[in-house]
Amino acid sequence: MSSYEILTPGRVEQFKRDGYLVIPKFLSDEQVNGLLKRSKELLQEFDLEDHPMTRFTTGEENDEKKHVGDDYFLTSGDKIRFFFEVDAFGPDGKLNRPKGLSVNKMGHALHELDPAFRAVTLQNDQLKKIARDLNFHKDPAVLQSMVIFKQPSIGGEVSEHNDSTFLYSDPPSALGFWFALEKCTAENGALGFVPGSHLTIPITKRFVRLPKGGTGFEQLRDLYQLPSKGDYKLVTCDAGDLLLIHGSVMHKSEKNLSLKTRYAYTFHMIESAPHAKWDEKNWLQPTSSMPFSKLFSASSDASS
Ligand SMILES: O=C(O)CCC(=O)C(=O)O
Repeated sequence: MSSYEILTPGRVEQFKRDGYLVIPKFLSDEQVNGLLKRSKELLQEFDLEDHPMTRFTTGEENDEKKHVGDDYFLTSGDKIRFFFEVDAFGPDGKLNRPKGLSVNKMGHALHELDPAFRAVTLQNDQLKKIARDLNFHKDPAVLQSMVIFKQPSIGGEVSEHNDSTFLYSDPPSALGFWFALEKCTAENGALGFVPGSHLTIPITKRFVRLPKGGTGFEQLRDLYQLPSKGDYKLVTCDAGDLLLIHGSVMHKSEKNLSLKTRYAYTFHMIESAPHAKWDEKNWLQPTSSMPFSKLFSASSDASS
């Protein structure tokens, strides 16, 4: 399939209207299987010995279950690190299942550090063509990537949010690329979206590093009327499908109570300076050894 056929003008209009777009079968079976294989290998290879057992939590600052914000998380931008499901621990504080079934997500530099993920992200002509045709950014930079595992029975809910809250630039410019590596259904935690909410609901807060350490939220403007449950539209999809996610669209996924995993690979882009400003309050910071990856200058192909 040529990418011209992938992102027709009609699909671009649909994305602008809804704030998300499904592109069926964007990845080939071979690419999907390659990413699944690498994900499983990385899960097997990581060492529990010196792991701080960081759990991935997404609560607010004053919740009992605050958002993850320890050093292991805050310095993961240029590494591949592993964050556990809250329910993977027994009362004794030890894992209650094999580690490969205990990890919520791994991230955040798969796109730079792992050849299989790099090939799909930074060295992918079709993806570059989509970014050009969508014309969302003048100079897109990939800044984070992860595999979300949604483990059987315990795969955590991702509560309603928009991505520019967590990847805040001025002006907001986040764009998510989310690839289903397995079938996503109502049972195993498919994503739900509020169509058009990117046009009506502003970014009201941003996720920041707190001066006293850890992470929290900075309020940017008054709270806004949040959508009701019935406003969400479930988007089921097949392995290989790509979902484009506008940084302002409200979305979520439910807990995976089924016996099946729901592996997904996702990465995000933002607009580069001087078109948008990324500041030091953000949890994710580029490092001298790994600045954010410019999509169009990534060494990959002659056509970019
Ligand atoms: O994969 C999921 O369940 C949630 C993903 C998500 O919300 C995101 O990538 O912004």
